[in-house]
Amino acid sequence: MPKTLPELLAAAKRSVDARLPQLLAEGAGEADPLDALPAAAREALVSEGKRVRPALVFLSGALFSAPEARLLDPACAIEMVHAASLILDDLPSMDDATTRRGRPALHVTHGEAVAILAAVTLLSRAFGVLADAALRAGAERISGESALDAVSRLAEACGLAGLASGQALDLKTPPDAATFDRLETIHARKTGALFVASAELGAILGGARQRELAAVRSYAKNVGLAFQIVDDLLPPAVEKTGKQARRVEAPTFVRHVGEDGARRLVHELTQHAVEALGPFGGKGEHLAELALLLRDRTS
Ligand code: GRG
Repeated sequence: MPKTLPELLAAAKRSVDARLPQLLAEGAGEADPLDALPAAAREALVSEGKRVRPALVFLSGALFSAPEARLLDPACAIEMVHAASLILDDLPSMDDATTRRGRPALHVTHGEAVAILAAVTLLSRAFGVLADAALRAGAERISGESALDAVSRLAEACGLAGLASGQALDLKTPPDAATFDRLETIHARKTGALFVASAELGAILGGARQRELAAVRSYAKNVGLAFQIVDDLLPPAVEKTGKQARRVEAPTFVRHVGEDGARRLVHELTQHAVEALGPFGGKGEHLAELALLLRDRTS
């Protein structure tokens, strides 16, 4: 019997949760009792998260019948980048959060220096893992050029067109002066870029053609934007969301258009995401369902 979306999501999470610590350990040097870094990086990586982005890699790859074995390590690479971004996001110089995923933030347990180094560790390991996976995929049905393209997409998503730039703009934008376009840019880079890279990786490793890739990208961009707005709408209670209130002075759509306006925007973006899946017909059903699930989430 075909699996339901909740079953697929649970299976993806199980595989990723089991594989993440293995991949980190494989990249480790000889253990040193003075070195707190391996434990810190592991702590941030394996702490309880939803694993939404890895699921996107799997579901996007499934559109093109990519074997799950080819998608697992790329999905873990994406989660490593995500974990690195959460560590940095929580630093006192950024969102200044003391808890994450219901536990003390990494800089609280290990100090700022180790937290920054753990983020660098996870980010660099992500590229090692993805490059190895792309090399293996390049030896299969996927062209070497496509395999390299996958690595390049993730790199671009991290830098000046993605997470780093989005975060820098987020920190510098006066919340009350944020225009709609500015907010869209911030969210598309800070959050959307990793959703887009996740979907792109799955599609590329499934052998998608350019037109199919563009459709997948449009889906993920809309879902990513909606995801950030929902995140900003969620109640900040630590017990519920596992994180502290976001920096009070953050520029958000909720602040710009109010709660109802933000909810309407989430619905519109989700609708665009589902429409982008049109070319895939019934094969896009799980991704469409995921967009609705993320739209309606309460944590
Ligand atoms: C690591 C390349 C790199 C750059 C860092 C700090 C920074 C630049 C970017 C911050 C990006 C960021 C944290 C955006 C917020 C995205 C967001 C809504 C996070 C919460 O994601 P969930 O709900 O969390 O998927 P879990 O805990 O479930 O994984």
